[in-house]
Amino acid sequence: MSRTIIVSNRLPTKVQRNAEGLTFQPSEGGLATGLGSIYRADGNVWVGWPGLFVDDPAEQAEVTERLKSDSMAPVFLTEAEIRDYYEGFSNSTLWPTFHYFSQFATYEDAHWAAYVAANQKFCEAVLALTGPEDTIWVQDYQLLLLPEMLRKARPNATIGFFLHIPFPSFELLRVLPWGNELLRGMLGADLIGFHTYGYMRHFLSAVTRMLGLPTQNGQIETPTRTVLVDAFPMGIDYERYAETAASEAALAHERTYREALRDVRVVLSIDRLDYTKGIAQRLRAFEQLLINHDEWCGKVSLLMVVVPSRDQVAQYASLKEEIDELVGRINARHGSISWNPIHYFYRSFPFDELVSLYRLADVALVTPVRDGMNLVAKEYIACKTDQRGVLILSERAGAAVELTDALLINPTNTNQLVEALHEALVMPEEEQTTRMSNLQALVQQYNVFAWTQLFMDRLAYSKIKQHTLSTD
Ligand code: GDG
Repeated sequence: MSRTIIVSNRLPTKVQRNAEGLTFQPSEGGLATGLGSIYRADGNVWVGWPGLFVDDPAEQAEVTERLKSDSMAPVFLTEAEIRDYYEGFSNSTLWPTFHYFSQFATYEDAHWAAYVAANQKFCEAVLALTGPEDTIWVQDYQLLLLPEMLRKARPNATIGFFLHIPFPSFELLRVLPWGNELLRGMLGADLIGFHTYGYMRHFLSAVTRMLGLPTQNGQIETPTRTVLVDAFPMGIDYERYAETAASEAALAHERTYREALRDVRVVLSIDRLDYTKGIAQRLRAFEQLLINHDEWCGKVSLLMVVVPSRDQVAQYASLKEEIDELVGRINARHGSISWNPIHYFYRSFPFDELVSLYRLADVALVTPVRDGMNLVAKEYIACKTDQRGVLILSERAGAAVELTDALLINPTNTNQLVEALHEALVMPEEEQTTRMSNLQALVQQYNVFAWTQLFMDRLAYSKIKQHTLSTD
């Protein structure tokens, strides 16, 4: 029987250690939801790091056993591997480079060596679980070398790869000392997926210019195989957001927030702490709104949630300081006894409270300077059950390609952002409803289940095509 194996850096379950022993908490992330029906199906499995260090063999056996009962298999990474492969090469070399922040990228041979070794470790874990004809779907930038490693060991396997972050112009890629190796690693797949056609074009051009391989109509001819490349914009579990937003619990939370924020319009901002998300630019634009359109003073507040992330990496710690400083300065300068311009939370909210924040917000301000897709924009849309509310979205988020009924802005153009904020705050209800219903129809149809299905169908097709070509 042919099986499907999903591979990602992290498993869709968080394993933690407390005084009583180990706890296993399923992740509610979009990918886990979208792929749930696949990896839980008979004989299939999801391979990845369980999120904690387990050195003791007896404990490793316990984790393996527990995960097995939910169709998962762990790859145990050591502290040194996480430091050099994950925080090092993945998050300090690839992440900044692929998001056009080359100035933040480090080029450490030791990190590269750890990245190669960790990809090899994932490869061995996958090989131990697969047969020659299985389907393997590799996820994201931490595992760019894995498709080629798997291909060498399993020439006939069906291998898919999906990149969740942008694929940059080849000008960025060739700054990396290991650009060619990374491209070759990806080309071990039969199908390579990106969120947008723009990322796909960048990849094809990098392959032609850096590896000298011919490409045509989303196909790459390697000396031995044909690789298909396509765009698959990822969606969300729309009904889960819409249903939670309509629930009594969400309404109750919203009433509580509304009570505290009486008489002010709410602009919402939600991100993981990251320099790609444009958080500081957003704060400056909000301050500029209060200066250029001072009629909004006392009448609008920015509710800003920043979820702690990667605080071991230097740029993240200094970004956190910059945000703290900006919020403090803006509140001190513009606030009054009865009005706080910015309500700032440096933590994450439980799911139903997050949904209530989406419900509450008159405007969602999603202004990353680079973002593979951005699911927050889609979640906001799904939660506006009364079809009121305006999405302001950066044209540099992958989501902007689909969400053309949002107010699209260039996140570094402060004046444009200020005017978009003003326009959103005065937008007539009828226009809000028209835009929101168009956005909802789109996000509802192209949900995460459709995304999974499209990718898997195309992957199966790529294999048939490969077979036809090799027997021609
Ligand atoms: C990568 C790419 C691409 C946020 N705050 C809270 C919370 N969240 C959840 C949101 C959303 C998720 O985190 C963030 O997803 P994004 O898509 O915005 O960004 P990344 O995490 O950077 O993800 C990105 C994505 O992969 C998928 O391919 O879109 O471009 O960078 O789901 O809801 N969740 C809860 N409380 C919070 O306070 N519960």
